[in-house]
Amino acid sequence: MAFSLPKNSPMRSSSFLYGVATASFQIEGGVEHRLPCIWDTFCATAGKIEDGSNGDVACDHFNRWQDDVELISSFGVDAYRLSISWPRVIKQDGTVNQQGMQFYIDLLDELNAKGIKPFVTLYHWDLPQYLEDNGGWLNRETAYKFQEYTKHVVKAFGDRVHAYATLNEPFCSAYLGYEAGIHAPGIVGKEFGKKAAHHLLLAHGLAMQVLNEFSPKTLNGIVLNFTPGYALTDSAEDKLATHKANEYFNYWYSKPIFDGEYPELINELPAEHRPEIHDNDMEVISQPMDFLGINFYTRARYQAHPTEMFEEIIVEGVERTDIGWEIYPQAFTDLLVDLDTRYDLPPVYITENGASIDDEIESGVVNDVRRIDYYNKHLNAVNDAISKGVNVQGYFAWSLMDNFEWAEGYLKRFGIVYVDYQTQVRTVKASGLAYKKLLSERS
Ligand code: IFM
Repeated sequence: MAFSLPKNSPMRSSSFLYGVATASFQIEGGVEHRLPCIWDTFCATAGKIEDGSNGDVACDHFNRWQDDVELISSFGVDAYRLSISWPRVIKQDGTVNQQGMQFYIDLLDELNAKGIKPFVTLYHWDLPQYLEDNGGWLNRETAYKFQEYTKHVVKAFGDRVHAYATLNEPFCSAYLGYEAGIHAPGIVGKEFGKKAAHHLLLAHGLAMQVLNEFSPKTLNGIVLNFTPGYALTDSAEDKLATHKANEYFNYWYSKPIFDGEYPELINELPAEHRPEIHDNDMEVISQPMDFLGINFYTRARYQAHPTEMFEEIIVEGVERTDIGWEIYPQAFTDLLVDLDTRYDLPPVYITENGASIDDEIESGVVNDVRRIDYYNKHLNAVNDAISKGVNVQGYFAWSLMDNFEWAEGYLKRFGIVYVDYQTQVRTVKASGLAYKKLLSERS
């Protein structure tokens, strides 16, 4: 099975960038060579991870990175999106852990030697535990610690990086980590989520200052995830509730960055749920960026609720991936067009898109036809957005290989490469072969 894009699609040109993506905690292991992070602590807390697992070994990428770079290269990708483990490169006293930094320098050198552009994410959720012990993202000081960390990384990496993203999916860090409590550090309460979000956004802005000063030649930006909300019915009540849900979950992160203000919904939040915004914070947050990374997987449905601002409804009878997320590619096109209409967007890269499928390996073959179908539909959804005028310049498949899927542990597989966690053998899935074919056939 192959992917099929229209003949004249710019996504069939070699100037459209393709890559694969991973994140430090999800693949590295090598836990003994770094400080603990909030996910180590969360994993060690009974009942938090579906299969009781942790990131101590994960895909053992820390030891197998050279083979993994070969694997990445075998797809013919233009770029590799990776994240840096903050607790691997910075010691508790704030100075650099040279050995940890060298791990990434060697990796970046190898990628560059193979002509693969490194897209580096500075924060993909693995906050050093000692910072969480001091309040984590609820403490404004953490944003300044992130700025210092960014400066160390940028100075150490020199000209090895093609693009820097400050944060990956601040919604997940803030809402899932400090409001719903289903991600590390597992804090629950509506009074916390938006405070954490503000400090994360501030951290983004402070890091952008550093990137623009010390790394002006790289593409510097952020990666945001969106799960667009659609009203369950056409009623005015459901539409209003959905608008509020979109402001709460999606635009909460994009509007401050592009418009320098929070969505209007902030005025409806009780005072104790609102963030503390200092003078000049919104200017720091809304600096110009070279690119916006967009992660998309699914949509959500909402209806009005008698006492809450909105209510999410899980609709029966729709097609879903193995993780339970509805497959609805039209939302991807709609989202890209919507963001392009709302904001003066810089070039867009799709920094994550992919599907969790219940893969089976038989005689060394993983015939993941459902994932191929998902990719095919979503690549075409991106193509539709491009034909509507959205400036999308690249696409990264999530993920290079199966890995630690956060609260789901190793039970959910998102890779285009299958990982046998007993042997660490990697097997390219049929979707990986289809991806490779698409890339090789570009003109
Ligand atoms: O695995 C995650 C990734 O770390 C962030 N974006 C969503 C993916 C799938 O849940």
